[in-house]
Amino acid sequence: MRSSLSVACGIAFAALASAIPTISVKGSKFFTSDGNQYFVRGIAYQLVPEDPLIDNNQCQLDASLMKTLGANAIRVYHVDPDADHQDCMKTFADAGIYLFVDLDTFNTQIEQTSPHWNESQYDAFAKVMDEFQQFDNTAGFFVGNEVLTTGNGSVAAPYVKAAARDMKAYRNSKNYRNIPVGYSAADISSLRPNLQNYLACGTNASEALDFFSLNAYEWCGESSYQVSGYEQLTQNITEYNIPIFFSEVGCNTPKPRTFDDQAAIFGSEMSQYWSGVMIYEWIEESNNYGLIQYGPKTDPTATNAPDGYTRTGTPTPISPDFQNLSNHWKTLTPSGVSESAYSPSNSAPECPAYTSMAWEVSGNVALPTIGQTFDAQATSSVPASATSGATGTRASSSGSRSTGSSTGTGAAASASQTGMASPSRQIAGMSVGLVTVMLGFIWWL
Ligand SMILES: *[C@@H]1O[C@H](CO)[C@@H](O)[C@H](O)[C@H]1NC(C)=O
Ligand SMILES: *[C@@H]1O[C@H](CO)[C@@H](O)[C@H](O)[C@H]1NC(C)=O
Ligand SMILES: *[C@@H]1O[C@H](CO)[C@@H](O)[C@H](O)[C@H]1NC(C)=O
Ligand SMILES: *[C@@H]1O[C@H](CO)[C@@H](O)[C@H](O)[C@H]1NC(C)=O
Ligand SMILES: CC(=O)N[C@H]1CO[C@H](CO)[C@@H](O)[C@@H]1O
Repeated sequence: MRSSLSVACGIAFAALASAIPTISVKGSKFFTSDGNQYFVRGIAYQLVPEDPLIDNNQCQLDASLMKTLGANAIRVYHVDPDADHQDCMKTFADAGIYLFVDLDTFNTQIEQTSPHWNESQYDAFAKVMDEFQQFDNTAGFFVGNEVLTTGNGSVAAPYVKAAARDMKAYRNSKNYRNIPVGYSAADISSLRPNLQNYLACGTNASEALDFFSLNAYEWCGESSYQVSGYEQLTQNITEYNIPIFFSEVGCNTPKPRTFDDQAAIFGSEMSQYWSGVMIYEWIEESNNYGLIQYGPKTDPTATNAPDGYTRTGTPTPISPDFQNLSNHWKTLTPSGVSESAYSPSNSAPECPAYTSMAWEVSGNVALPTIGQTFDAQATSSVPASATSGATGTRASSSGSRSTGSSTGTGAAASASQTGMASPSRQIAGMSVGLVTVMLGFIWWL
């Protein structure tokens, strides 16, 4: 009896020791379930387009090196909810690594062109949530990545917010853990302050994002907090009421990458407001952002090496970039505040007012219901003096798709046809100009 009890205790202790604390949001910060503030030190990780979290041998090889690097999170843009993720998720948990995963994929993402949010998208998002909510190291869900890129494209913002509203309600209705639901934005200086305020604004927290994040490519080579633009980014969020972090950085010219921006992000000026950073990206591809490679560049016709970049095997650090990042992360460990000592004081920002071609959503307009498609005709017939409720985001309530919707489908198809190495587009601030990186996955066309 005694021995079986101690065996049972031993097993219980082992389970406790290996359990990773869960992540939740309080005010503008993330906390672990043991009460410490959580700062993201993450890596964009998408070795293969459909799902990099299936091959556990590969997950083990990568998780082990990420641990050496000092990473505590990955971001995965596309997953297959029908696949088995038990082993990979455990591998990453054992390495102390959390997952932020995008709920959308190539044919379900919310589009800026003819924006809509419908049942098929809802069901597909819910399926990804169903699969990943079971893992303690799932830290967050994105409802979209860089959906909006232009001022008049802001009409898509209510659809992003509606998706967040519905996914949060779905999460709660299923009694899932309060896994944070957020959005990953392109860094467009003319759009960003309005967008981030809009997605957090309003008096009803059930309709706002749990966190906001930004893909920023502003800090290039030798720079500083003031020169890079990070100071401006920070000035716009000092009163922000939900967590914000960088869901992608950073600039890769000039080479090598020094990652000196990490010192700013985790330094005193930013870490009181920001919750960390994800580095774009793990694997070296022709866009030259990689921290590691799986072998020398090879014949593009070789198996598993589309574009000449091998996508499996033992990761080898790219020098000196990998070491540079590692050196920074080793020394940058802000302690933040403990959950018990923190009382949030910021309230939700004002919903931005309608401004033609800059922010074409009227304040805290009612969000679209599921099945709505944005009706550009209805909106363009409304003068820009739209200050009253429904105008800026007028959407047809018919489930039928308006004329623009074939464009939306076309855009999604062409993104995969031209092949984007990163599902993400990188767009620096307007002052820096537009940079679109499109490469890659030729082999699955
Ligand atoms: C939802 O929109 C997608 C395109 O994004 C389309 O393929 C699908 O048929 C639509 N589903 C419904 C139920 O209308
Ligand atoms: C925004 O304006 C451009 C140029 O006028 C146009 O091509 C595009 O379709 C508009 N986008 C939306 C979402 O209305
Ligand atoms: C808040 O939003 C949710 C989701 O849209 C809705 O169900 C709820 O009734 C709203 N609460 C209030 C007080 O308006
Ligand atoms: C954002 O910050 C800049 C200063 O960096 C300021 O000029 C601008 O008004 C701010 N916008 C908002 C919406 O807070
Ligand atoms: C922070 C850091 O490690 N910086 C190094 C990045 O790599 C260059 C080239 O090897 C070094 O000169 C830096 O010291």
